[in-house]
Amino acid sequence: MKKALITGITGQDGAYLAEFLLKKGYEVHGVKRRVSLFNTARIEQLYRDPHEKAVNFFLHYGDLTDAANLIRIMQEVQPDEVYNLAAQSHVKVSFEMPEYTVSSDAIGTLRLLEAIRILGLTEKVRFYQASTSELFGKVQEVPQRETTPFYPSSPYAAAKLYAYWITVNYREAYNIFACNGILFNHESPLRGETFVTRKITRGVARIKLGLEDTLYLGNLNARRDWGFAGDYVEAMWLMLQQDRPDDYVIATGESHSVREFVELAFANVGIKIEWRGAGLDEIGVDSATGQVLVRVDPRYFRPTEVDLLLGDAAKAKAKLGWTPKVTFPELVKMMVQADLEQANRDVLCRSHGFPISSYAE
Ligand code: NDP
Ligand code: GDR
Repeated sequence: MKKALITGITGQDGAYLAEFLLKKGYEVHGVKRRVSLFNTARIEQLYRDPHEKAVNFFLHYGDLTDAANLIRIMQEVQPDEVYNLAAQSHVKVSFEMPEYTVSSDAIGTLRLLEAIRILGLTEKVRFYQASTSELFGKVQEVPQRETTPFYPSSPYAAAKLYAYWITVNYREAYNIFACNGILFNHESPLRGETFVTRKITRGVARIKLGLEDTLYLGNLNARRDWGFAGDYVEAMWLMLQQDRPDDYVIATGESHSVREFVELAFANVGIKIEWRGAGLDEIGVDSATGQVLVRVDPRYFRPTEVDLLLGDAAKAKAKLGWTPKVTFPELVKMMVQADLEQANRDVLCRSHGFPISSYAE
């Protein structure tokens, strides 16, 4: 039985990847952070009571900012494959916490690679690094592919740039089977609530069910290549099953604006959005009732923005046989439906006098 170690297992991708690997028969180990509330909601269904026999899913307390801890976990688990998904992954937050972002996203990757080297596991372990389309940043070429020059435009992207190159360097210097997956945005019902897609689908569901009135957003014109996270974790695994390590762009090859995402999400609940005004005064209005449903709030603007991401995953298709399965309209529909279910539960709770969270960020 192969053993996989996943950092960031409690995140969106960690949850999909853990499920995928368990189905493939792997023994899966995950690194979770100590926090004051449970942070395992996304992997609840995978959890087995550790007192049961034949458990193949294990969680270890750890943090990418703690080298000794990573070495101990790596020594205990002796994994065949390591998937480094842990990161302070929010681009806007990275402007507020640049040093922490570097410590976890850049130096954290180095700490893991060093753990592999120190423990003499360079020949045994295959290493996946969660690289990102944010590396392309300020537009140099469209579509973006493996050979497109990088121009990171946030502390997050600059930290991930270091992680990208240290992964390449350890592959070349120590012969580690190490790969960078340069993944474009991928979303799902498990997406964190503060990323724009989930913020929109959650807002749309809550507005539809009367829990909220208005959705406040930043730059409506940014364009992203949005795919489905479930499809993308398969590409991570495929990279580590090849004869030779390499770096791959994973994308759908379609780009849509935040504005289009908003329109489609509202269309899924039967609301047609009409845009009025411009700039900071632009509003999205329910064309049937005239009610203002979307407003622009500059606090969601970034000091430097990435305007356009559109990926070319031709190499992944040719070498890994990977193509995305879920289309953009299917993705939006899937996310809106999941958030409608959640909002319905909130409506039910509220009608029985239980408090519900109204936090929106
Ligand atoms: P999430 O933000 O959903 O998950 C991040 C995970 O990392 C969580 O499990 C989080 O723990 C954990 N984490 C954060 N900081 C640390 C730390 N210092 N030590 C240990 N664990 C930590 O991200 P995604 O699942 O969306 O993304 C996975 C990876 O892929 C990230 O590295 C991200 O930067 C990268 N990426 C994501 C893309 C996307 O579109 N989703 C595209 C390209 C790259 P906790 O649950 O406790 O917060
Ligand atoms: P991104 O994702 O920065 O691409 O990083 P996010 O969903 O945060 O932003 C996408 C675009 O939407 C614009 N936007 C808003 N974004 C947020 N979060 N909130 C808003 O209210 C809002 N309004 C408009 C943003 O300005 C941006 O242009 C994600 C993360 O998962 C990274 O970890 C990953 O590396 C990249 O995708 C690929």
